[in-house]
Amino acid sequence: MKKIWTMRGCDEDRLLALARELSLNPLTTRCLVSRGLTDAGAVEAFFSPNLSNLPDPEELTDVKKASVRIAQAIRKKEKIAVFGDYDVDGITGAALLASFFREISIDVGIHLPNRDDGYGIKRKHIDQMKEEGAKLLITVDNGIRAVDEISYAKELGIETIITDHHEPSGSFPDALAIINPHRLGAGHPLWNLCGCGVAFMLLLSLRRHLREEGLMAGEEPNLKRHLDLVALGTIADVMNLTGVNRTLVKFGLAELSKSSKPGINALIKLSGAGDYEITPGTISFQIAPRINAAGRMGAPSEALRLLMTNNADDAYQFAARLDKTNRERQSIEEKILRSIDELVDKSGLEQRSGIVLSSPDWHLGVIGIIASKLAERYAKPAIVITKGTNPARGSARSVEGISLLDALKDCSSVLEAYGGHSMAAGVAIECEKIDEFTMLFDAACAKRMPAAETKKIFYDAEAKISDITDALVSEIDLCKPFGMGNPEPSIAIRNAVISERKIVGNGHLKLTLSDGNASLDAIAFGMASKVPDDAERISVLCTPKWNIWNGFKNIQLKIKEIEVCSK
Ligand SMILES: [Mn+2]
Repeated sequence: MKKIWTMRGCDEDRLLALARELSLNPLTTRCLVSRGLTDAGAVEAFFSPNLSNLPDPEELTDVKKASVRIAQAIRKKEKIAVFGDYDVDGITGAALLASFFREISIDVGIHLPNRDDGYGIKRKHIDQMKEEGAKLLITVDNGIRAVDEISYAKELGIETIITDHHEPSGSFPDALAIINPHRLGAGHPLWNLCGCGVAFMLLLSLRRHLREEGLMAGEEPNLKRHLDLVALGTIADVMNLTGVNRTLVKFGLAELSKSSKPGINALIKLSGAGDYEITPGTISFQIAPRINAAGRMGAPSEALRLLMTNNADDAYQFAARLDKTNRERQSIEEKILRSIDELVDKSGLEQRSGIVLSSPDWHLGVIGIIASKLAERYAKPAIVITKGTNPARGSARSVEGISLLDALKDCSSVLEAYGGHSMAAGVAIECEKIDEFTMLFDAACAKRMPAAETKKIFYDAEAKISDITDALVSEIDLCKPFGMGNPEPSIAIRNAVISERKIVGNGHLKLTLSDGNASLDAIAFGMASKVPDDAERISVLCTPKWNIWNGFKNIQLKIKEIEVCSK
């Protein structure tokens, strides 16, 4: 596929005015304007996110009602149950609620589903809560579609407060309060919260009510300390790091690096992330996979107790256990991927537009990861089905340009159930219908396969090496944290002379690039094969960063795309 480097459009007049008004580097300004930050106020707010600027939590529909009802439960000493999910967002959300209640000396029952149960609350969970004497149920990261189950809880005398961020479908459950940012219009500052973030907003409101009603026993919980959990949930759920989320994550990353939770400290240390700046990448690649491993391999409660423990020795043991579980998860995954490689070779699947694979042996907890690896490797939608459940269950991942939900709709006649969104979805299917489904899904994807063989790669600005100054890199730092919705600025540098070239580690390329006047260090991870030994000049898309090593600090270009220039 041919890549076409394309500069993001931007209002040139606005750009000049803004650069003058804020006396910013023109390159930084271009990056800001191209992502929609066009006036001085917006840029200043972007550069210094502030918790005191968060919207009032009670802008979320039903938050106030929920706070009043929880306060009532506390006054009447009614038992409260919390129900979360088996992924990072659902576990951190449950840990957040449970930590808050523990700090105000209220005993709550915490329940998490196992992956085998399927997503969301089931009657058996509600039966358990009833047995424990619960009168009030608070869901986190789930519940918006649990119409039957919430009615069942009501029959058993349990009132429900739903906190969720999944898109509602059809009618709402019969709950006392339904707190879901989707009830606000798209574009509302709170619209993009993750499940743990929604729970955080509820607690901000609840704390206020308990204070007003004189129900706060002892010291008030410091909710800022719990932003470590919100950062984990937000990044693990791949929410956009803009607006409110970026503020929560920025402060949450700071909390993570000095967490009040022994379990988080132990996990960071054990994953080898302790010596470095904690970034969204640290969460995505080191912390979240270990928390998720618990839910994938059986018991999400193991991750919950890690997040909840106050004991450093226990914390270390729990973290070590999760680390081991994560390694088991990786080895199962590798084994499946190897067996799939054989399958693909034998059956000519590469010719297909959409890949469907199934086996009785594949572990339910890893089929999602396998599907995303296949989708990436073959650049087409992939569905991995395990026949180990009844009906069989599959996890689907897509590529840009093909909506899974649309494609699955074409196949709905052979599916028991399906749901999700355009890039990720899940299916339930009777085993004997898998062959027919395979054909239908292939056709559905073929119909939607984008015709163009080119891919646009966007960048923000063009620069010479001598334009990349210390001041510029410091301004770029103010745009952190980077992630979904707030990508690292990408700068094109053309025709740079390679003055030094070295291969390091596992196929990484270390370069010194110069333009006659100035030179800079650069690193291109995994791109050693892209630059032949005799190449003299390259053009790159890169992000300039501080490289801090042994007390020294210099600018390093992190290269994302390379084109070798013809001689
Ligand atoms: Mn979630």
